[in-house]
Amino acid sequence: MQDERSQREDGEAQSPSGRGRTDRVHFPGAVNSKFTSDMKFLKASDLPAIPTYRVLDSDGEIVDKTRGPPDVPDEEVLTWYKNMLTEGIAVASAAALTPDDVVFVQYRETGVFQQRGFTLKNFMSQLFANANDNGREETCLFTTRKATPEHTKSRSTSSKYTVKQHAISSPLATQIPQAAGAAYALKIQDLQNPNQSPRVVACYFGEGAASEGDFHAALNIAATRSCPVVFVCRNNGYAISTPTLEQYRGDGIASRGVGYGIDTIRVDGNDVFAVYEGMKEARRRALSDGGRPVLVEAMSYRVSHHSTSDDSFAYRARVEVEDWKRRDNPIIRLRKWLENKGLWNEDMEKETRDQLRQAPSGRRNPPIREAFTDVYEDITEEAQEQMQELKRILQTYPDEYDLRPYKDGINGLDKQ
Ligand SMILES: Cc1ncc(C[n+]2csc(CCOP(=O)(O)OP(=O)(O)O)c2C)c(N)n1
Ligand SMILES: [Mg+2]
Repeated sequence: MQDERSQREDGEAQSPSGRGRTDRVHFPGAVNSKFTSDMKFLKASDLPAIPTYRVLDSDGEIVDKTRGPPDVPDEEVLTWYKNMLTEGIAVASAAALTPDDVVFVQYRETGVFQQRGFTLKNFMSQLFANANDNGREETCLFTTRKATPEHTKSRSTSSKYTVKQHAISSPLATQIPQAAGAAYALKIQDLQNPNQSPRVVACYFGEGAASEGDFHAALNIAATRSCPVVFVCRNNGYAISTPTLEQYRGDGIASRGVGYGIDTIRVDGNDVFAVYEGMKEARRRALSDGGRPVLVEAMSYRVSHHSTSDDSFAYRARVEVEDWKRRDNPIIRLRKWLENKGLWNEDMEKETRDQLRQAPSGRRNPPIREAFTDVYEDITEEAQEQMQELKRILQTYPDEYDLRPYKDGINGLDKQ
């Protein structure tokens, strides 16, 4: 293999050690390195930074006037716009996947769920753990544990697609090696079943998660086992209060992909068309030559606080945030593009916002029994005793507990 490569590139057979009439060395660990008598250390800051691919400028105009328009029907772009609750990376990258592709996410990817058919009602039902909570109700192939708030999971068949998404990972980066392993499994399954159209795994994580060892292990195993996985790193400049400068000194996360021998692109995460096109090509590459990993680094400054419990002005200047807010925003940029094309206006904006704000219709709480199920495969003896005790208390003090919101009231504790 190595010799084949050196023959291809040099046009003549070489000895692996590089002895004889050759200008390069063929160490097993560096297969095509040229000899040099110029002693030069590589300095990251001397190398040009990896460029950032963009299609639209901040006025929503196509930058390269010689290229054609984005290859996406207008109606689909309108759907993206409506799904863009927070950022463009999630929606536009998910739009480049097929329903059969399998997805692993961190926690900032509600747009991926939405784009793949998970509705606001599904989210609210899961957050309130009501009787309509798909994450709990369905026998989830991937996990049977209850979903904690914000840890959405779904294989729902009630929505447009079977949403093939694993539960959100709370311990940072654990999903990345899992995704590499799943991609390897998919590759083998697809080889064994010629009727199955080839699938990829898409794996999302933040640049902070990429500081974990799991990231490195995953990229390397995916590269060496040629796994069809697209790693999508959202680089938003912060891991809670830790700025990127304290996380790494290299050229972002993209440079690491190149280091692992993985095809890599950096895209403007505030430009939905750049994300979509980059992701579409990444998916194509991931399925070529029998499968291989690809890394997409999408850049988008985090203008919000890390979470609702965070006050980011404790660790960054307000002016920095205001500056970014003024400079760019994926939602406004796409809106400008839509308005330029006559596809959107203020009335449509208002109508859509009003529709989205309507609270999902109320649903009953699930049977009380479900406080005990789905933790272990079978309810443990101890939990069964607790259920009996709970029943006794509820029957003894009926005026203290209003069971009307719960499906089947007190009987909801019995086995169905
Ligand atoms: C292993 C581990 N360490 C620490 C945390 C706490 N934690 C939660 S989110 C977060 C920041 C992650 O930053 P990044 O991956 O860049 O994602 P972002 O929130 O910026 O989208 C940290 C440190 C965790 N969940 N898991
Ligand atoms: Mg981050």
